[in-house]
Amino acid sequence: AERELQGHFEDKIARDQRVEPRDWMPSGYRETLVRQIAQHAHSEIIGMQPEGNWLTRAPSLRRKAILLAKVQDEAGHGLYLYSAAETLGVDRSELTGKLVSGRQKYSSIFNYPTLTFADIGVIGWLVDGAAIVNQVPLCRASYGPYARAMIRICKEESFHQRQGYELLMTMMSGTAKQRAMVQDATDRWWWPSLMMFGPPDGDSPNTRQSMEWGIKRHTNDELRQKFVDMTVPQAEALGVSLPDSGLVWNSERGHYDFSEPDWAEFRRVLKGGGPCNTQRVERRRSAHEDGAWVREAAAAHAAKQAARGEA
Ligand code: FAQ
Repeated sequence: AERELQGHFEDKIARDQRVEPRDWMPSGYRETLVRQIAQHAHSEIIGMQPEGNWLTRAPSLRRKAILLAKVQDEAGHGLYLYSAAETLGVDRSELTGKLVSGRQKYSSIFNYPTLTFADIGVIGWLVDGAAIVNQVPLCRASYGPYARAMIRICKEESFHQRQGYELLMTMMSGTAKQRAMVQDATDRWWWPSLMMFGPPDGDSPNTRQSMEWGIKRHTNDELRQKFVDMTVPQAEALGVSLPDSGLVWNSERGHYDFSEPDWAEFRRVLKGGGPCNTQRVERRRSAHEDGAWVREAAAAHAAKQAARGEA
């Protein structure tokens, strides 16, 4: 019977149909999805911190309202993604426990500090830009609940990206000091943004199997290249330079050549050694502990409602 189910699953993948929560799936497929979706959800939630850092210091009420809405959207993305993970038989409290104890990852990008308000614009432009390139193909992922969650998330991320670009355009038409802030933020976020796509294909243990399962649709290097090609003209329009002397158009390939990111730095950040890893996880842990009374109250309320329903 197991073999029959396996055949049915493989057939579904081959025909590019969606796998749904109640369908039989190989345990490796389930585990890969839980790993990737949880990491993605954690990234959205931890990703609120670097931007949250500027909420009280936004330069105008308009910028504050925009930033508040963006950070709130990220909370929403985290919640849909935890819900998608829950359809695979795990629960959010278990996943949060793994995040705060360092047993599950979140994106390396959120371990870098936001030093000036220009960082808010550059996060929208580069970090949301990279997130979109990575996530649009995930709207076609073979697992239904994940693919469907990605559709709305991608729409909101596009909005976030434009918000960042517009902010930077405004700063670039300001003073020399403002333009220098944008350049400095671009220099600091460029390489970490390239690292968001994951290790080079040769060092990516999960890509091949995830592509066979129709979870990933492109390799890490393919998406990184796509991001570079898309971003260079945007940098030109903005009037900033990208901090890579190896970045040149290759007419033979029809793509930009670019230098290797510092993969030793990437591995260090993944192991907890980035500039903000300790602070990010500590903050998440204390927020979770401070919220315990809310969860208890909600559970007590739900139990009371259920008891009333029975009576
Ligand atoms: N950071 O074999 P692969 C956002 C890990 S966007 C940390 O290539 P895979 C929006 C990887 O997990 C950011 N860890 O792995 C936002 C694996 O470790 P494991 C979130 C990384 O899964 C914007 C190991 O390295 N987006 O939040 C990273 O096939 C602005 C080997 O790598 C997603 O999560 C990294 N950069 O490919 C919010 C997208 N790269 O688990 C706020 C969904 C790799 O075996 C503000 N995820 N690792 O211990 C994916 O597409 C994939 O999981 C990849 C990695 C492409 C990230």
